Amino acid sequence: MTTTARPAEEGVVPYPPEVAERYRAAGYWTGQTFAGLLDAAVAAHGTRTAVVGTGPSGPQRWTYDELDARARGLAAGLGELGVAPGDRVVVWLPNVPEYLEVVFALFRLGALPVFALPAHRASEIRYFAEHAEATAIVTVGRRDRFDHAAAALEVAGAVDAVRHVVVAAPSAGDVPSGVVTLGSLRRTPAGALPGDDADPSSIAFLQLSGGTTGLPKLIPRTHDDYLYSVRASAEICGLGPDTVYLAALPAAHNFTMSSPGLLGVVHAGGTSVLAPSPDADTCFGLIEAEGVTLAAVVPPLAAAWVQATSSTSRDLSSLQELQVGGAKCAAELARKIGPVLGARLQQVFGMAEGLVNYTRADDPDDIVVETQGRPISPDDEIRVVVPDDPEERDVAPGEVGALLTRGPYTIRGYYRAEEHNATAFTADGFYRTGDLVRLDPAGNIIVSGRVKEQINRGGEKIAAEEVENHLLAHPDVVDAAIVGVPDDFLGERTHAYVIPVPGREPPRPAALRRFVRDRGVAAYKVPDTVEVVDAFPATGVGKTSRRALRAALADHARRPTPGQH
Ligand code: OOB
Repeated sequence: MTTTARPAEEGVVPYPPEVAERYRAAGYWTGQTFAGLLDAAVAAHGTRTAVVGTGPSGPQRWTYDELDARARGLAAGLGELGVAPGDRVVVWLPNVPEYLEVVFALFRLGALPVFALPAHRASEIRYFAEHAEATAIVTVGRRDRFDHAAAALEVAGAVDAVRHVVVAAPSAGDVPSGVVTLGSLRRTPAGALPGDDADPSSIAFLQLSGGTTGLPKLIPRTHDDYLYSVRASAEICGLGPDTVYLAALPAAHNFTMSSPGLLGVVHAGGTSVLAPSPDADTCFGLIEAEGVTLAAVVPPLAAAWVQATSSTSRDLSSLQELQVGGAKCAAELARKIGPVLGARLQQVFGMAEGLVNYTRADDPDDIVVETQGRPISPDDEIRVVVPDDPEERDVAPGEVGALLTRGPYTIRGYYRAEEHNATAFTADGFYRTGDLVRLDPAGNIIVSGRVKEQINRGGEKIAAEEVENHLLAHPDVVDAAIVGVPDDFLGERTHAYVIPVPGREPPRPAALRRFVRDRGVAAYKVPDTVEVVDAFPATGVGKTSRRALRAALADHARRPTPGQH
């Protein structure tokens, strides 16, 4: 039985009214909505190219007028299908032009995208759909040897709220029965749409968090707060109508979406080029063909691109700036980027929960190479506190501590997560980022580690507990702990310690990795190495604290010859 879904705002921690008033008075929150963002781009830059890429139906190149007509037409079709204002819709799309069409259609309709990554699989999609009570899933058909449409149908079968699976596919013949093709929903755009007068202080979409617990968290972002970060990012990064931005990382990630990303480009009236794959071959080809001026990558990708320049025949001279973020960029790599790629480096330290820091174009080289930049807003409040101090006292200036933040585009709570919010946020509304940082005298942030139970695998975030839970579902496993170990290419990778059920044939590492993968989780979460042990190696800590155990095991794993398979 389908029960009536709760409204979108239920489970959202609002900004305190006096704080909201302050952000409005300061001019950060302007009352702009996502529909209004596209309206402004259409009015100022209608005939300029908005988006270039290759979708399921082949190469596409749309102006702002065309993107808007598509979004309006699709909004009408989705509305006819039964997607209503306030509905949550899981957007599970790779880097195809249709991504922007779908997202703006949902905004025009007043429905809320729930952003999933292309790497996600049925278990994650199901959780997002359940948690957000999504009424629809929008995805592609078969891609990268995986049938997204079939997986989405499986989720729809399991989650009451989900009534529609919409698939971007060339024709109905290419998709399983039971799904609706995007093409069949395109109408001739006519008249006003509900999203055109959305409340700017309402939630516009749900973004995905890297996660530190067994279940990922959803991040509710308002039109007001998010669009402030988009406009301010576009300004800091000097975007204009001549910007050609290459989306190499997944479009739905916060970095690609808004730092300044695809939305910053819409604000500036520039062009977004969606790369079907982040590899150097593909991206260098697009940089040359489209005259890309700006691209955003994670450190391992920056390293791969740096390496690939020596053998490429592509002309990369249009590339003015390369943004690197999502994980710490080693100074040695940072130093190579300018000279080798002929583009200026910008470090970006951000989080889907809000706060984003940039090095600035006029910063001296050592700041750009050695720091992760400083916040977008003069009203981003930064506190660096003594780790594990129950009173969270500030460290002495320049010392390393845990980063807390509050500001005009940082959330006050995760979506429908009251219990978790009680620890993830301070009583006065600071978000506990879980990052260890120090500040230089000018306020630039240097990330030096973390206190959170998360592994940053080349920018892809993995919650230790989530993967442990998958391993614990194996009938022959009694306990498991996931730790991060240093990796030359990724920065860190995952190592699993697994204790088998005594007296039974211990499962083999390869079988355990397959087991996790077959549970339908993103491939990047499958442990890189698995070590089956009788007991957790002696670490001097009891099992009372998972955090202490993981920290001690991480130390153990970092020692030479940890017996990997
Ligand atoms: C970005 O967002 P998320 O939500 O995937 O991950 C946030 C976390 C941060 O708390 C930090 O632990 C890590 O990723 N991180 C960095 C970093 N950028 C992110 N750690 C060290 N150096 C950096 N430059 O990753 C994200 C969101 C918007 C823009 C850029 C990245």
